[in-house]
Amino acid sequence: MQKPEILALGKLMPVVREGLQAEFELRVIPPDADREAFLQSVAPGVRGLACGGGVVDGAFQDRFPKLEIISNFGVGYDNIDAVHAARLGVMVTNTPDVLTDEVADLAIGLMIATVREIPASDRWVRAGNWTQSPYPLSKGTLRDKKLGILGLGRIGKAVARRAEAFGLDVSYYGRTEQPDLPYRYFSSLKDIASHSDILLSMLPASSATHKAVNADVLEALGRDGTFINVGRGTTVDEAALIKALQDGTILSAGLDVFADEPNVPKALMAMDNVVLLPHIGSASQDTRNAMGRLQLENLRQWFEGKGPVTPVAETPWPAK
Ligand code: 8YV
Repeated sequence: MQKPEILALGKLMPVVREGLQAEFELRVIPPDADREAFLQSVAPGVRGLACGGGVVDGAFQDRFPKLEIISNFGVGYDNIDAVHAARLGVMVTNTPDVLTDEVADLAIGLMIATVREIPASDRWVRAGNWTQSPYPLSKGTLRDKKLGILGLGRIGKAVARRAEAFGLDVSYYGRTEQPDLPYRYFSSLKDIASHSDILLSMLPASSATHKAVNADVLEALGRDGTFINVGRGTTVDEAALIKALQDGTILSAGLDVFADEPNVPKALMAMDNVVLLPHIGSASQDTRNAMGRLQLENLRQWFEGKGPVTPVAETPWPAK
């Protein structure tokens, strides 16, 4: 029997590529080939997409008449039009859970690094300044502070549990209140910003969250406030954030995600009160391998007729 044809998009983890090569007909866009001509030649037979990046919008999906499943690497799937896929009857899967703790660890690490100025202190030592004078006392602290988490999904909850252990007073903002949780709920971004000393965003990218953290929200956070982002860069008005950091509207920021990755605005690079990371929330070898295994398993189980392991909300399984 002919093995199902899978098209690789973007860079796949070795564990995924090797698994797909062994069990499927894997189509990989040759780097020096005419991409369009290649896609046209494989489109009629492709039944699955394995995404390691790239945009899979409706028009792209429409090119594959036999498409059954799009398996994404990553819990966020804003790169895929899942509503369109649902309309086509195409399954979309992502890689939740296996990265939750890794991203939550990074979020807490970035928060502490920003508030206690760890990277700036490191630069101070390396520049030989310590022999002249001690590093200035940090303006921020976690002691007796309030943390507002934007987006209390799986990762947000893991961040909240850790933050509680650090003695932070946790509240959250989200689309809906989760009354079983012991944290205070805010339905307005401005209100949670006014209430919080540190605002930590886990918001996914969507039309509803686009530039949601804007000048008004930052002003509400206030001049002693810190903003941390480990969700998606497009959920922040980056120009407003830069201005707020420059003119002292807020104190500091720790950013793992940006609006136009991997391009980071030069203005942010020039600031000492900002900690910049290259989108490494889930980026340990162990966790990325676990994500890869789950991406592969979704394709494997789908084509064995067992259904997907981790379907996204737009394409529930069993289908409704
Ligand atoms: C990855 C992520 O960086 O899972 C996500 O949504 O943002 C990260 O874990 C990305 O998906 C793959 O590069």
